[in-house]
Amino acid sequence: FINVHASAKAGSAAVVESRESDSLSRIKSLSQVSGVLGSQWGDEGKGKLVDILANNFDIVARCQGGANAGHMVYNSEGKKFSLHLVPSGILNEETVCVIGNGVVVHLPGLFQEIDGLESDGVSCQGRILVSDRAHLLFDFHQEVDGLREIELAESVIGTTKRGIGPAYSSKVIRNGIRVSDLRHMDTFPEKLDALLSDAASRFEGFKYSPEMLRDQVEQYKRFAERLEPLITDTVHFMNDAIYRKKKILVEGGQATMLDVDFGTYPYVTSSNPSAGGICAGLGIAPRAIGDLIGVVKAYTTRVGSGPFPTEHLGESGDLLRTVEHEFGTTTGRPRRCGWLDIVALKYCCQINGFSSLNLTKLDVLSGLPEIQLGISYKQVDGTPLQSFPADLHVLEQIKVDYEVMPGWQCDISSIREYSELPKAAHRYVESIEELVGVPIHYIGIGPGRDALIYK
Ligand code: 2SA
Ligand code: MG
Repeated sequence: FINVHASAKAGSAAVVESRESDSLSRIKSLSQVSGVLGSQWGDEGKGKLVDILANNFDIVARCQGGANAGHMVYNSEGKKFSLHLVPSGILNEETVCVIGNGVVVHLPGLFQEIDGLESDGVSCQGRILVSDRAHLLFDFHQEVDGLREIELAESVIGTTKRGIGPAYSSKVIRNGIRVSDLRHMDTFPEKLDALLSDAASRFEGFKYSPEMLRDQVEQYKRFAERLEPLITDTVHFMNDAIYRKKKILVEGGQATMLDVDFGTYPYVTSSNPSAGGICAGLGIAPRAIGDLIGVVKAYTTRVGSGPFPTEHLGESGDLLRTVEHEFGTTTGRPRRCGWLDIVALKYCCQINGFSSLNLTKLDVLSGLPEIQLGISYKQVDGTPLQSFPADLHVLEQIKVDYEVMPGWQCDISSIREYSELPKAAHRYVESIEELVGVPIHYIGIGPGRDALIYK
């Protein structure tokens, strides 16, 4: 009996070990420069994958967006961290985190986040680099974000009010202030005055006074000093790291369906969360980029307004929202819920050329009697659509054809082997792979770091 018991124990240890070596070899085989990008409307669970992969990368970099991102990650003790500007690699002590030129940086927020991490025992010293080319996002950008939303009334975009659109507007209209400008505090007041006066002349509700400018300048003098050791020519840093064979992981914020070019414009964010944003937002060449992993939730959620073809307002939508606490990490807003949209996912796979997918939150579907997959679109007159349409009028009226599949009634959150998932879950996962033509290499079945199946 003792022998049998011992060998069974040794056997299960061997299974765990082989599982670990399988997953490690999968992660190790990722290209020198890899990326994790959202392939729906955000909140797919990108932060968790980045955090898991970060162990095997020297550098984790953000290339776009700002504090509109809300990446929730858990450390090995299960403590929850909500990250907005700091890349999710920060929990891995060896990883250097880069905030690239394409990011819009709100310094009060960044310092607050760093202080929070430090007080929770995460050492950030020397591990966060901020691009000298990144644009600064000021408090007034946030205020303007709110004022614009009020103006839009019925057609409100539902932004995170983190100032993202206004900050990118300053950048593109060419009166923005960059991180490197903090090294020239003599001309800083003039530049900030131009921005604030502009906002005051545009928005009646925007109160601006000389005292306000003075306070802001004083504050930014202190910020400039504190930021100095973090300011880096990240274009040089990244390219040098590539030359020195360092492994780099790019962490996408938001997602392709919120991309200012490819998303459901104007209900989008103001950056390019798709693959192209990596080159523009970090200054690295397209041919340096290898594997891109698309993160896709087993169903769909969206915060903010705009078209959502597979939105499900009925009982299942409510169920997913309450069971899974589908509320925004940044703003706490309830997320709209619906079925997985294969047409949108295929479109994302085309734009980004994903080498593999991470299907997340599959466990959330457990217990549903049936699961639907949105597989094709047709117009009101019945004409099938070949691709994801640009025209909002078309999008708002399309009919989605669904494939209905049986659900599974058991809890799958403690399963770690793909083969042990119920048949219905296999069918669901494999249907997605077949329909989009990209393999699913990672399946999330819970929030923890270990709740991941390597397929
Ligand atoms: P913005 O603030 O200008 O970028 O908003 C424009 C649109 O982009 C959407 N957006 C997001 N959607 C999902 N998740 C995001 N991040 C936070 C999170 C959201 C939150 O991860 O939880 O906490 O509410 C994110 N950021 C921007 C936004 O809803 C608008 O539709
Ligand atoms: Mg999020």
